Amino acid sequence: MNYSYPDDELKPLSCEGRSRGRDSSRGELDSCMGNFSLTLIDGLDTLAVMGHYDKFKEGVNLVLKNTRYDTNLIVSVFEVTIRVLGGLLSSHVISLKLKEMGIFNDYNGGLLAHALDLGERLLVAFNTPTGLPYPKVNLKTKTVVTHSPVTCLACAGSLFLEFATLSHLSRRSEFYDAVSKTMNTLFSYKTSYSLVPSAFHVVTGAVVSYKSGIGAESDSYYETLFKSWAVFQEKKFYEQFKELYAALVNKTSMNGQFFFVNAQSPHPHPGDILDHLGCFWPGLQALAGDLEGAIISYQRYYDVFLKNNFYIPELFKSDGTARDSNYYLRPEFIESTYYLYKATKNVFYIEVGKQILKSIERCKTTCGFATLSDIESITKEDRMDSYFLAETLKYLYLLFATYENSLPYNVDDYIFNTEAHLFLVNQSYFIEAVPPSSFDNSVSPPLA
Ligand code: DMJ
Repeated sequence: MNYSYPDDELKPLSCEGRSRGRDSSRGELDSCMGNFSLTLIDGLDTLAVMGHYDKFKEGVNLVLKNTRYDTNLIVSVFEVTIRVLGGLLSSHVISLKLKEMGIFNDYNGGLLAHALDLGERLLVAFNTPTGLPYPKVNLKTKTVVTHSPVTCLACAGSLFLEFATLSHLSRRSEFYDAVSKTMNTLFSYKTSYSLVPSAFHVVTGAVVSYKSGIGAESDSYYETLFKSWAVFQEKKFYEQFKELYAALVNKTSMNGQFFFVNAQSPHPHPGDILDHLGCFWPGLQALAGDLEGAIISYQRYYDVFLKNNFYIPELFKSDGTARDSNYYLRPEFIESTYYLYKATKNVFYIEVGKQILKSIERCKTTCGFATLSDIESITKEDRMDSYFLAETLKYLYLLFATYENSLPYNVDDYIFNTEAHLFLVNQSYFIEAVPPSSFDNSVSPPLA
């Protein structure tokens, strides 16, 4: 807030903000940024989880006062949904809860109006013959980028919690209808091995990649299936998850490691490259009840962590040798550590948490935390993704808070989306939600 607000990200070496249009383009990496104070919105509910209610309220009020979603920028539907829409909805529900507790009395439901405004801008992406959303939209013109018609499994399959919740809260069915169709289409792609390919043409429906596995491009689809069942109790999601989970275990894993295979002829190749993103998997295994499998696969990631100076590299071989030595301050290994501790209460995971904490402290700068371009030499880069506050620090905090039983907030009533935003398990709470206040787009932006 001191160095970068209202920009989307903090540059932790320069100690200034990063914003699209002003900073030089980093290509795809910038597609989560829409000049909507991304890091503030993504990090807001972390403040509430940690019990910093005054800071949380201050942040909510700043968003309500200053943030707009109609900038003339092309953004990623996936990134903006999980980070911004998810962040707004989560903070809205938390604000209602705090209002109920007499802590946030003047909250009038404004974040839901923001979520609706953003949701309407993203909704245009789903207008395809397949129901699979275009990966990119222009927020101002509400148009899709037609020359980018290929989406990935995670990109299309991780939007359900946010859009379905938006429908529940606003009592407008179009958001739910759109994501529901998307989920049906995606599941229909499963091959005779019950494996789902990872890239599709949103107009023709053609499969663009048969690569299948738990890592990049696919990861959060499986997470969303399970969590959508947990939040909305739609039994079909649980059945689908069970079937796909069994296939992933049987067809893509060897000795506790999960590989990428061809969905039409699956043979795991231990020589293949694995990714940091896949580290979320043991946590999901534990959450879904396969504790034995979770402990084994966690151990394999822990071996990689030990071999690489107490970091999980961005890419690595199955023997743990780094193939891409960046550490982008990602949360996945910590997320799994949290779930494994919660499920086992084994202090081993707390000890790992302490090692992770030390590694993260090595990324510290005078105004933030920096990604590493090399985990051996600890070479810092001027980059701090918004998920560092939304996820990495939240899971790290929760790990130790759960251990000490000192949580100010009952997180067990919630399921975390893939960006660690909170979604209430019992959706009946939403029926009584405050209706959205009006959101006037004709007013010029206060920060313009
Ligand atoms: C986050 O934005 C989410 O966890 C997403 O599902 C994957 N990538 C980043 C963190 O690594």
